[in-house]
Amino acid sequence: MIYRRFMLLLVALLIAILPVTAFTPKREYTMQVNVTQAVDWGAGAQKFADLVAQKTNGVINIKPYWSSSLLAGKQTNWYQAVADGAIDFATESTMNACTVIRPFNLFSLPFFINTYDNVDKIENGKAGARMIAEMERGGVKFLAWGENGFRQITNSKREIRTPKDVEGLKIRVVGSPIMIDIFKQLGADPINMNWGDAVTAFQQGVVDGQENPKGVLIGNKIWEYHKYMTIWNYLIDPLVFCVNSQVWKSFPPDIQAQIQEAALEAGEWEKALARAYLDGDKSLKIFKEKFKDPRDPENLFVIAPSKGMKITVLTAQEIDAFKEKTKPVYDKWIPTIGEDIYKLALEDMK
Ligand code: X2X
Repeated sequence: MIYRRFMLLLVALLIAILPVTAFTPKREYTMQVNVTQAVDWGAGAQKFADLVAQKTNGVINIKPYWSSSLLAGKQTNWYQAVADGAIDFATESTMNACTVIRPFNLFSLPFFINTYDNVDKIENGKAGARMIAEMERGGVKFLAWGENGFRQITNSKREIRTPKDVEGLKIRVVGSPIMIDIFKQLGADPINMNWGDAVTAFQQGVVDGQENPKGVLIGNKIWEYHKYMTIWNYLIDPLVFCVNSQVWKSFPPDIQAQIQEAALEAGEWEKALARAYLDGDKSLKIFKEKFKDPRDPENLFVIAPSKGMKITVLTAQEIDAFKEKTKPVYDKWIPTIGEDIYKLALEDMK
C-alpha cells in the first residue's frame, strides 16, 4: 500500500517536472517593432518584454528590435517573417499586415470606426475573432490587442479643413493599397514609403504631409517638419502582440500562461498610454491609478502648439464632407475585407 502510494507520487512528480526539464529556452527571442521606445507603441513593446522577463523569472528573454531593423526597414513584411519563424515575436501594427491579413483593412475604412468604444467592441467582438482566426491560420499566435491609434493628418503647406485643402498635396502613406485609394479619392498625391524613409522625406520636403497617430507624431517631433495638423480621427490602427505558432508550442503551459498574462497587461497599459488625453481623463486615470505609472504622458494638444504647430479639430459637419468624398473606398474594399466581416463589425458596434 505504501509502496503503491509512493509510486503514484513519483509518477505525479515526474509528470509535473518533465515538461519543464524538457524545455530549454532560446537565449534570446527576437521581437519586431516598427517604431522606437519614444513612441507609445514602442513603450508597450518594451513593457511586454519586461513583464515576460518578470513573470517567467528571467527564463524568457524577449529582445525588441526597433525600427524594423530585422526587416531592413520593410515594415509591411512583419507578418510573413513571424509566420515563417524568421522572427519570434512582434508588437506590430495591423495596418502593416493588411496586405496579408486582409480583414485588417476594416480598420482603414475611412470614418467607419469613430470611437474608442467601437474599436474595443470590434476587437473583442465577432469581427475581431475572425481577424484573430485568420492570423492564427497563417501560423501566428495572437496574444493581445494594443493601439497605435486614430490617425491624424499633418503637412507643411496649409491648414486642412475641407477635402479641397488636401487636393494636390503629396502625402506619405504606409505601403497599403487602401491608403492610396483613400488619398486618391481626396485628390491628393499619395506615395507609399516605409516609416524609416519617411522622416528623411519630411526633412527634404520630398513630401508635403503624412498621417499618423498621436504617439508617432510626438515620438518623432512632427512639429520639426510640419506646421499644420488636422484632427479628423479618420481611421484607427490597432496593434497586435503575437508570436510564431511553433515557438508558442515550444513553451510549457506555465510559461505560456505567464506570457499570455504579460501580453494582456502590456496591451491594457499601452492602450491607456496611447489614449491619454484623447478620451477626456478616462485613459489617463487608468494609466495613473490602475497601473500607478510614474511617467506623465504628453498631451498632444499642449505640446504640439507649444512647438508652433496649428491644430485644427474638425466638426462633425466638416467630417461629413470627407466621409462623402471617400465613400467609393467602401464599395471597392468591402469585398476584400469580407462582406461577412464588415457585417459582423456593424453588429459588434451596435
Ligand atoms: O508607418 C507608419 O505610418 C506607422 C509608424 O504608423 C506604422 O508603422 C503603421
